[in-house]
Amino acid sequence: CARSLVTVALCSVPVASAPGGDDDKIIGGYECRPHSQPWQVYLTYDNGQRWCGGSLINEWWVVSAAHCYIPPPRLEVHLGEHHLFRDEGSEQHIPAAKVIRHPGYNERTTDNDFMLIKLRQAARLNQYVQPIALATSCVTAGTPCLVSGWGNQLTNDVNYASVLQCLNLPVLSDGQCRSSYGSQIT
Ligand SMILES: [Ca+2]
Repeated sequence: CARSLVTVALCSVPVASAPGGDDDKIIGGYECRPHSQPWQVYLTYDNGQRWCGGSLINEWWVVSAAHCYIPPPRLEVHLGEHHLFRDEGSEQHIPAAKVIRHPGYNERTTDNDFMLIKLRQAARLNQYVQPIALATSCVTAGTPCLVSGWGNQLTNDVNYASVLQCLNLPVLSDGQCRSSYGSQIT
């Protein structure tokens, strides 16, 4: 019975689901050097339920995905995290004051899947918590990127990361994306 409860708990980990429910993965990554991504945000709702990621863009604002919408104050922003289940002394937990989805967000197609979160109080910037530099131009195919997150590490099963995962990936061309995702791209 205890075992089945654990199974239920693991299987009901909320997944921020885009159509297809396949947006929560980080496969083949490695443990990031702790606090090497000090803009990485972890989002929870309703007293610590695992939810989405995001990026701190200044001391008041986080950018995330519109499909991660939860109205304030249920949404909480965790800064300075590395190991989600250990107190590392670097964490700041700040409830959301405002959550604003892109006005052109389309739930069906996930077009314009962007969202801004305003913090109830300003983040304290330090070695563990820093904003990410915003891009000044669009990237081109082949540009190397580093992605990070605490998502599912398995393709066909469930094993959410406890420590922040990093992964180096190239930006793909539209053609490469279309050949893999076809009409899912709108
Ligand atoms: Ca921690």
